[in-house]
Amino acid sequence: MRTPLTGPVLPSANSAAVHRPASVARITGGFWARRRRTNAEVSIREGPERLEEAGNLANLRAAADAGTTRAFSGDFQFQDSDVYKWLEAACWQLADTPESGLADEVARIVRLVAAAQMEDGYLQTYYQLGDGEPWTELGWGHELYCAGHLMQAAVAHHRATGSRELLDVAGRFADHIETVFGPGKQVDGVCGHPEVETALIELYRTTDDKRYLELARYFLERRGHGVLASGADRGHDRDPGPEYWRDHTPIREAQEVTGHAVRQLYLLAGAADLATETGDVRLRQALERLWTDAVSTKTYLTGGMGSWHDWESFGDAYELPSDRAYTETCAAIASVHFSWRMALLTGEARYSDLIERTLYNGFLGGVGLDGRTWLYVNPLQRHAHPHERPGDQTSQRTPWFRCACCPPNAMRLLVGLPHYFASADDSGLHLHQYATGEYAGDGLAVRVTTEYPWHGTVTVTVDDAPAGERTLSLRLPAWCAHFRLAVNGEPGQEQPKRGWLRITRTFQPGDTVRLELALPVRLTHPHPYVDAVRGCVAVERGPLVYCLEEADNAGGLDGVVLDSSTAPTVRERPDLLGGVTTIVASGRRLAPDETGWWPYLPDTANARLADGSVELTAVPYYAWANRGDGAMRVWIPERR
Ligand code: FUB
Ligand code: ZN
Repeated sequence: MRTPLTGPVLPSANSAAVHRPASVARITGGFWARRRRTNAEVSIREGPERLEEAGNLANLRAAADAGTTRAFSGDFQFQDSDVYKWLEAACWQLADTPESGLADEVARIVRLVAAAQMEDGYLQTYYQLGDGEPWTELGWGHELYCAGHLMQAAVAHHRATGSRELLDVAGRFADHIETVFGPGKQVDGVCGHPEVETALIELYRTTDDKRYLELARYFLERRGHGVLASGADRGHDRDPGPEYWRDHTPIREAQEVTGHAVRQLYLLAGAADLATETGDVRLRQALERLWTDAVSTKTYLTGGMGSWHDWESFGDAYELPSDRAYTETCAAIASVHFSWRMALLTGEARYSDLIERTLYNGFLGGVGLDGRTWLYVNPLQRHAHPHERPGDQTSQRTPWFRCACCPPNAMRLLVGLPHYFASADDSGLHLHQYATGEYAGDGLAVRVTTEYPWHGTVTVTVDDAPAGERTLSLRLPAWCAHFRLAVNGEPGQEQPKRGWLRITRTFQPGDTVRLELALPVRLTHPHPYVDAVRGCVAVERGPLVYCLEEADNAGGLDGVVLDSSTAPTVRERPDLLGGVTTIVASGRRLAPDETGWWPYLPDTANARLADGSVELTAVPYYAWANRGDGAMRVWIPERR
């Protein structure tokens, strides 16, 4: 087996994973290459300035200085994790483009982190500089959460550069944690925010030290027994209850996703890693059940998860309001983490269907086209004059946040993206997502060229193939109703099986496989239980969800209805929003002839409505909010 050079999730050789990551996965052109270039040249490059301004680096410098009198900067216990997420992103960037000029900056910040570590391995500047006691505020303290992000950065640093410098720091911290946590030890409990579980398992995969796998198992098994039930740490007088922490039922018994969305999804990702390494079938079945619960009843059309601003939580089944959608960018990222681990574990295409939807919509909407502005919450509707409640996260693009978890998280996902695009098994290579680039696995090396998502043609050219039969598996997206396949110009007869088109033959260099996915405009209706958008339609094309923005629809979005009896048309607009395909639909704008005494109308209301036709222009949702503030909506009231 060829082992991949880099990537955040590398199951052990003897794990239960049906798939392993591809040995080569590089995006070299097209849609994602452009976004990843901005990520490299703007977001990651400017990251250290943001971390300096926000005080994160100052915290590490102060912790490294034995004589410091400096107080902790920032409002949150987990400020260090922003640095670690940036470091992870920068390390993957170094692996991708060693000439990116980031090496010195990475080396400087790695030294800073190492210098801030205490003798015994502990490292969290909030407690080192403040007056709190380590390991006494498990609910909100985020010490293991930060440790987890440190471990992931260290794994990235090691895989990208071969250096052990940060890996040793992370290992010392993990060893310290192992002395503190466990039955009969100083602390028998878990962190309020899962994260350390995936990280410890990746540390195990990198170092081969089984203690880290066992520690992850302990945290996953210990959770769900109400150990965090009180939740009343310093500064938090409201108790979110055990569901918030995902601490009310052991994971194998859980029937539904609940609580804080990022916490829930990171936990599931960690459990998927554990099931992968241990082959625990009951755990895998629980994960499949919880994934299905999340996707079938608690996921927005954009792939976003988490309906409540209150406690940043999942809502009830089908409770998916557009304007109050929380759908934190980090939750979209966490969903990709979870689904990818399930894709590797089971080999099933449905996980990559969700990843595609989430990447192109719920996730990418969080990243400004300029690489400098971000969304924390990603609603599916913004009113012309939104009233944001005190304490609400705004849905306007912002350069950085007081709680800046999302931007560096988005940076690390974007740079690591090729990792999620291909995998291998003993039959051959699987392409999960379509982007121009190079991919290899199980001896089969291919080049992909495509203008996806704007055009549906994907051409795969074989560069190298071993002797004997191999299978090239192409995911047929769940949204795709019509496709054509050709192998070396001859029509292929293969039909999809559980989402995979499998082409088996003795491949020769130069062979081509051409997949044409039909990309008609689709009008999508909500399940009737999704009360908030009943009677509405959404416009989709390929993997993209579209939205109306005030900027393209003079007169605003009030009273607008979409006429679904007329087929929408597609317009290429290279001049707009970095180059997009827009969708133009017929619609009408309804407005009362006269202002009534209250905002309700009798049955005959339509007779009293001025009803003018309008042309509605929809743009990809991912590009919204890049032209100043204004109204936006994904779901549009329908007139048939
Ligand atoms: O608690 C750390 C991060 O801050 C969470 O993942 C986000 O939801 C935000 O609350
Ligand atoms: Zn976030």
